[in-house]
Amino acid sequence: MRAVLLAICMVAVLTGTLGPPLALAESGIRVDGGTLDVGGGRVVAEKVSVAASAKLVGRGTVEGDTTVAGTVSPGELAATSADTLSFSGTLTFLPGSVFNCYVASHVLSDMISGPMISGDCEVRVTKAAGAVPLDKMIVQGSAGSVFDGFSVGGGNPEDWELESVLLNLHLTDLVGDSDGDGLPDVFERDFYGNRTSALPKEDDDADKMTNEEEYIAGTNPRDPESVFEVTAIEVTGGAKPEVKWSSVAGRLYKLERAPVLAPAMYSVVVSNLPATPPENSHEIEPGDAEKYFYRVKVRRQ
Ligand SMILES: [Ca+2]
Ligand SMILES: [Ca+2]
Ligand SMILES: [Ca+2]
Repeated sequence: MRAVLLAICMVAVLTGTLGPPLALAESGIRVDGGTLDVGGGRVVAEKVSVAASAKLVGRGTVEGDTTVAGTVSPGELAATSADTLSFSGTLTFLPGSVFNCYVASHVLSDMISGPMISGDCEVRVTKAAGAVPLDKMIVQGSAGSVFDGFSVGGGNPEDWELESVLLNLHLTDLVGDSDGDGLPDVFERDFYGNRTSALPKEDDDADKMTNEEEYIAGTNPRDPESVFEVTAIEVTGGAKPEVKWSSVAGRLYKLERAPVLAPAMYSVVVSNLPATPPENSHEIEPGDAEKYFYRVKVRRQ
């Protein structure tokens, strides 16, 4: 058969609603713009390419090696807004490409599956109110799949974690809070075994930090040895005093001091210090007072 390069510049819709699933059988399909809706059917070609300004949407299967410079958005046209798009050949995301991943519930989200998925891809996550995915598989790969070039983009990327688990890519909501108690589902799940059982004002390990304070500091609410504390104040060789404290990734610290032990007397020495786990240290310019009391505050980054 003569090789045919089909350029789809507008909307091409394949749906299963008017009969059996349709199939485009060509040696090459190039989506130059607009939206190609797989629509529950199959797209069959030796090679499929989706240009930077084009979208590939819908549930179904793309049979052929696929290259995406644009956007893959499985559930964009679905009533539930979450669907799975499968690829039977290689799927390569080029720099600038996007996977729109809508999370409809704790367990339902847009998904991509295929045997060899790789490249550079920005995963743009949106979700329904109340949906809190924890370790939700959003890309199902297999041998040959590599997700090093996948990262969360869009609004608030710091709220999400992408993790390559075996040959799949998992998504976790780091801030979603089903019971609205200030402790994210992932924190309660990790330390208490389910999404909602931790009580923020309790101090379950009796280390003088409430469970909520342990969440903010990044310490373990079930381990009394895991606490946020100043570990040392040192003056070595007549040099500047050095304050040290325990630190956890993803936190920012503020160091304050006061000449007398009174809350109103503290002033800021330095703020927005990034964490250098497991310990931070900071040298301080000597002041005029005879002595100083030091304290450190922490917040999530
Ligand atoms: Ca909670
Ligand atoms: Ca505690
Ligand atoms: Ca603790």
